[in-house]
Amino acid sequence: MSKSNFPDSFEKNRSEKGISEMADQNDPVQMVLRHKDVRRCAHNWKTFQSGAEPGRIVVPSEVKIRDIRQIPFEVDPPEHGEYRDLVEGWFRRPLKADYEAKLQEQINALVEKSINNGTTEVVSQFALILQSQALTLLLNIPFEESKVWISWGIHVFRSEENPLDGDKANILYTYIDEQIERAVISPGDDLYSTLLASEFQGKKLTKEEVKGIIILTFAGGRDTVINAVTNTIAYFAEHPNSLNRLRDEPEIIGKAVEELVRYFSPLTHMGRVVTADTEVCKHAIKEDTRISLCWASANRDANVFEKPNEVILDRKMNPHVAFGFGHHNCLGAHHARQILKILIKTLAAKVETIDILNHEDNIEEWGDIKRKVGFESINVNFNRRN
Ligand code: EMZ
Repeated sequence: MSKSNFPDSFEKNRSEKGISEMADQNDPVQMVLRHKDVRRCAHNWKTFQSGAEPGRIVVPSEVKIRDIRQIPFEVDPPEHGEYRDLVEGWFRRPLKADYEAKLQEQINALVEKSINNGTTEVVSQFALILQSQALTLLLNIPFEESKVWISWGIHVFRSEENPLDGDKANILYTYIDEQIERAVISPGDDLYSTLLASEFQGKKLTKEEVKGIIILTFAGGRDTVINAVTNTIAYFAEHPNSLNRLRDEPEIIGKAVEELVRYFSPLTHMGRVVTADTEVCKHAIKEDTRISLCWASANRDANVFEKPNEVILDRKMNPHVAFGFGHHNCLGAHHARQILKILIKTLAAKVETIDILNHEDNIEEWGDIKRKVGFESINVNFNRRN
């Protein structure tokens, strides 16, 4: 019973110092670890800015492989809010009944296929496929297109050989340029066309702006969703009673999703660039350096969460920050929550137990700190419920 255990790697630094420092391409990062500091810094967008040089708030920095600004992610208020208003409605579509029904259909088919296939490698044969197929709904384009994205693998900017792979990034950029041109020539009811027809401050969005929004849609929800899905399956493999409980008490599935997302925290942290000398948690922080808001650490802060290292499926108070906090909270959160909710319902309905055959952990390194964020691979058998 340890494969789905995700230890809290930040506990010592969080309680002793509240901050942890890491190197990154000559642009070090002070990771902010306590829940209250993370929320305070997230609020203070003037001092801790997102609208810096494109790629700089990501850790590891993507400055060397990207000069296009991701929108609204790398824009601060007030423009941030204006962009956000443009796209918010579109990203709330996952809450609609017809969207939910299509997602249910996709997940049903994938779970059925996995049960029938016997052994399934969850990362590449389940989670990546689910994420890519579901993305066709988010973009509102034909299902077949998911095959192209599946061929790109887990991360759009990272390959096995290179954590910042410019060639790989170029595949995505070229693809998006082509898709934008296609939508210019023959507009439809997909996200590209909708954005091309939208106005920002009285002017049509430029292709560059559209590209910035689409890159975010592809990159932001990829490895995060894949990890969340994979980890959820590993968790239920080791906690069959939890799956039984959710079958009997479907009304707590919403809470369970929040709790699993808190516990896994698929996005460890997100950076900000400091605009003036300041202090965080009594540490001096210099202008034009970087901090990161460590969601994963904040989500295990014992000052906020009782028994933070336990999964309590119906946890009552759960002010987790796994989807970020403040203005920049995750645009794709509705979509991600729907995926997990429907996945859990479907597993509960169709699967009795899940056996893990073997696995390899995905361990991130942030300076001295190592953190398990998911799996490189995990082979399972889904056993059908009769
Ligand atoms: C950026 C980021 C957004 C970044 C919410 O996170 O996700 C990362 O996976 C990407 O590499 O470019 O989109």
